[in-house]
Amino acid sequence: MSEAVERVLDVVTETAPEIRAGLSGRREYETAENPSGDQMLAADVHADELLEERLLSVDAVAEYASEEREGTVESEGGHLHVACDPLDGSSNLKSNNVMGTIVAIYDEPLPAPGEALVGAAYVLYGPITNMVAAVDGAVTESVVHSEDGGAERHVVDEDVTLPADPVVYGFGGRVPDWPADFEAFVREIEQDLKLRYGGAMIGDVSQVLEYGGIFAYPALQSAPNGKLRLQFEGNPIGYIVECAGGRSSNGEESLLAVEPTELHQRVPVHVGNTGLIERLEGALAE
Ligand code: AHM
Ligand code: MG
Repeated sequence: MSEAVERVLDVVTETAPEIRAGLSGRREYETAENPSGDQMLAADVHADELLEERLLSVDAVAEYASEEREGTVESEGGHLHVACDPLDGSSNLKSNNVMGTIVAIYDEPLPAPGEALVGAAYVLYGPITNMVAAVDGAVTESVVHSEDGGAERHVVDEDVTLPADPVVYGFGGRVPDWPADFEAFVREIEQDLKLRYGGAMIGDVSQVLEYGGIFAYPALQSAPNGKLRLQFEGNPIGYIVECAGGRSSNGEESLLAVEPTELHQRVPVHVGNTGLIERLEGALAE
């Protein structure tokens, strides 16, 4: 791994316990909406501000962008362009369910294609705080230990790989809003898989990496590009799942091949075992 990418992951590791510690007093909504029109919690804003400050202080980081702010923030020098979802699944904060932080590290200015990723990671604030990071084609899982005044990653799995036999599925959006071809696909795969959906992409993808299966936030009749955002969610999660031996798709092709047109563009997201994603693409093409 390049030293610069490692430094970015170290900074995210060091910031994660602070983000987590700041959650409990920040469950109320802000008056402003984020650029995608979502209501922001005080916790979203706090996580965004921490990551902006910490990441831009890394010499190699030239640009910071997040789901919670309209434009990008640049610093002098550096060659890495970092896009974050500071608190993915933050609507889970009120009900005290899992959330995460997602970081996408590109070597091209934003908005960048997934093919320009040089690393991607997520932190999951679950019963324990862990980080799953994809760099140089390999995925590692680490537990984040916070110590006095800092935090460290302890690797627990050096080669995260999707199990060959898929077990779980979880799909976002209201069922009556799913396109008919997507619903028909779901009716087929639910014969063999078990439904588990938690409402935070990071938690839902984490169980796919662990047990095998498929997660999607598909195109909806009311929202043909779905809900999730390419720069901050689709690309990094597609990269992680592909590096773990699975596939990602917008319904037609890999998320990493989708051409970026704007910073906050949305994209239908489907990730999981290769066989399931191929079946999905077949079902949507009929
Ligand atoms: P967020 O990044 O603003 O929290 O929104 C993204 C989240 C994803 O984590 C999750 O997959 C999806 O929204 C859940 O949406 P819904 O509440 O419609 O099921
Ligand atoms: Mg999100």
